[in-house]
Amino acid sequence: MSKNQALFERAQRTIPGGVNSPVRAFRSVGGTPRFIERAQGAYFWDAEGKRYIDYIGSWGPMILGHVHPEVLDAVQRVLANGFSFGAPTEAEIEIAEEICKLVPSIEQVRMVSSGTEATMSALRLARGFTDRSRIIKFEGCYHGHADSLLVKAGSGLLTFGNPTSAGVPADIAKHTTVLEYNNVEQLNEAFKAFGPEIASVIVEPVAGNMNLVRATPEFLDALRERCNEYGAVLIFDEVMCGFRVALGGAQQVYGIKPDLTCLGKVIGGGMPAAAFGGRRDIMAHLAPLGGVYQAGTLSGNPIAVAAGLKTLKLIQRPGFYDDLAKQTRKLVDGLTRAARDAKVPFSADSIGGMFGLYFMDQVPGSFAQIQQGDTKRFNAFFHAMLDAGVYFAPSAFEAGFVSSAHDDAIVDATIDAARGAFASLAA
Ligand code: KE4
Repeated sequence: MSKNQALFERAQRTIPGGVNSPVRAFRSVGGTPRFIERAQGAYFWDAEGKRYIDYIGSWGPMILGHVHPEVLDAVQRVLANGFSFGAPTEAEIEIAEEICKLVPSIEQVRMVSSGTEATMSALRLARGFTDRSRIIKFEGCYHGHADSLLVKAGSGLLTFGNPTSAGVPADIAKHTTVLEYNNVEQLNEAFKAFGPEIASVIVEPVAGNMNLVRATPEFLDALRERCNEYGAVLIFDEVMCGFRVALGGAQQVYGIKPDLTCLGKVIGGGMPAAAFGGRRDIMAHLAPLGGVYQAGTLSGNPIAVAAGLKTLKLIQRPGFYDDLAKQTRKLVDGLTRAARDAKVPFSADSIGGMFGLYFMDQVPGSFAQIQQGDTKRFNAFFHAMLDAGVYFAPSAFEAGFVSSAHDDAIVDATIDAARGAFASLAA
């Protein structure tokens, strides 16, 4: 038995499924999860000492690569001053000012400890601000695991949403309407049917949780226009695409100003930190100013803020995103050429430092199209690459992430390994 297998068996005795987050269990790709012991730059090493090129980067946070020396130094500098105070600190003002500077639609921001907390709080704020209950989300988008967001489409447009998870009461799910991502006509129909009841629309402006799917500009424009027309709060969930697709996130790429934005991942630099923020008049409804309650023992934690703040400073290096986008595009173009040479149906897309790999001829533009992908082939490719020392997301329905530590040699090595993997698929 390998050390990873032994650790996985042992883990399952005290941790449900042996993991602290389901996707880590390799359930959709099969096989044994790799227990990671250390990481550096674009690499991490498992419990058996095997090195992998890491393309999940902790699902987005490690945009500078693992253990960036300046981020490490920033954390070490504050550690001896105290781990948590439960009282305000100057560093929290600094990171709030930095976020408001980098994301101009955010006039005020509140730090929390996870993306789930950010979206859950933003939705409660939108409901409190509008005094309405109904929310709209889109199939294929994931916003963390708050009850109102674990909902799938009901049978028809006007029916109530149905829970996607046990434990979510129907009374809560019924307030969530789930529509098709990028379907402008259906969105307009929904607003015509019950616009005055809608508190908020929440969307991943670049979707990364059904694999990478770009919103069409028309779709985001329609969201903005309908929300203006009916007084609903437009929430951009940029927990994943924020500071990932561009310095100003997807809202900078598309030129759309949401009312609230949720952030996470990169703003913690790998430590537990997330945030939600936006229009001052909406944020004024938050406790202690207003009637919408929200709180957190470790919100704005000094260690997490030190890692996040330094990360936010370093990604402002001139050319950082041009270089990151170029490197990511080099990866997806190289993989596409390798698949074509092996005559394997494959396509890929990238935006900024995130990418999608699809075992289908065309880049998908919707949740329904994503479902057409050859998952079996993805799983075989995933394991062939894992054996070759390249670690992609262990699911055909997740995006991948490149860091500034993924240099030409690392990307070229990945493409070389893929040539072998595609050849084994074509055989
Ligand atoms: P967390 O609660 O996991 O910090 O963030 C939830 C969340 C919210 N919004 C978006 C757009 C997200 O992508 C996420 C979390 N992303 C997943 C990746 N598919 C995290 C990985 C995991 O669940 O282990």
